[in-house]
Amino acid sequence: MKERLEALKLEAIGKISESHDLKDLQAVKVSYLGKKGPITEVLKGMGKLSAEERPVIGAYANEVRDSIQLEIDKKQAILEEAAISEKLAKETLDVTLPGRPVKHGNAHPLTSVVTEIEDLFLSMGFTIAEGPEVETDYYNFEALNLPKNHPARDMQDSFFITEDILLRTQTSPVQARTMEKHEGTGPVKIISPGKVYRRDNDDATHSHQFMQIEGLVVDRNVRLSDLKGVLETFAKKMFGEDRKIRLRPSFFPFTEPSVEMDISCFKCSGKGCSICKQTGWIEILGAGMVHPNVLEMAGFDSKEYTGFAFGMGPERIAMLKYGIDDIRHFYANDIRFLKQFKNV
Ligand code: 2U9
Repeated sequence: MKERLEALKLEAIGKISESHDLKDLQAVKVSYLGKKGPITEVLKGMGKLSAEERPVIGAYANEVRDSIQLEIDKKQAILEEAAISEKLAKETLDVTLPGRPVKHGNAHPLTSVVTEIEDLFLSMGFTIAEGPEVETDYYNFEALNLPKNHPARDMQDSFFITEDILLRTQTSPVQARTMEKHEGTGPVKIISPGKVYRRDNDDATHSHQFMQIEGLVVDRNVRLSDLKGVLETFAKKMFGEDRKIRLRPSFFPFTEPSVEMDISCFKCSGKGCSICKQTGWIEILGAGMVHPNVLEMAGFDSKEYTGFAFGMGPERIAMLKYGIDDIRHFYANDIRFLKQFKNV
């Protein structure tokens, strides 16, 4: 029986040293030291031994069991350490590797152009005024010399919410409201950027929602030459210092006289090309001297005060500046279009 135990011990130690992972080792432990294992079997058969042999074999069996257990413990410590080392090796963190690049968005081209125009007028002493997009008929039309049934209202087909409330068709009501707040005392020097709405069928050059930037200056002794100076500065800063401007007579109900401003073509410098339709000039904005009726309605004495106003469409400015051929690109949110304006 002693030989049998000796053989089991050697066999077990061999299996232990062959174990490559904790699972193997556990299997060896169960097979040798478990309840159904050979050592238990040997101990069970001790009843058949003589009284002298029994304590000797019993002690030896325990010794064999303890030495197998000791070998298992040693091997377990080795395998556990190896598992930790393997895990650490696998999870090595190289802190010198460059970080993953964070994707940067960029401003919408329309936002860039509006900001550029705002900065330009801020540098000339204007402030920025804002107002509601849902307006009353009074501020959107009447205060701007467009009484009910005036034919010029037809130029601005509108989204009415009630008989008297509509989505503003221009940012001019902001100017009318601002003038009112000044209670007849100048100076007023503002620009009003914002969204406007007109009932229109969308195509490459029309949109039912678009942006406007209007400007208004009201003070004593404000003249058309002041308007010309401000607009020429704007044109040069926006489209190049060698731009020339020209003013053509026009009509707006809220200004008298009214003009439209062209700039000399920045592409062909006046020779004639597809951008300026062979004329050498590009229409940029409308403007004029504030109509006396508009000044009076907003509480200013038109004998004492005069003013000039202008209005432009940032979409048109951006389309010209960046060669964009369809106004709908601004609103489609196609990332392939928007990404092209990373550095503007
Ligand atoms: C007040 C008095 C006068 C604003 C003006 C224009 C001329 C003009 C359009 C050009 C293209 C806007 O983007 S567009 O559709 N605007 O031509 N706007 S004068 O005149 C005002 C505004 C407010 C109280």
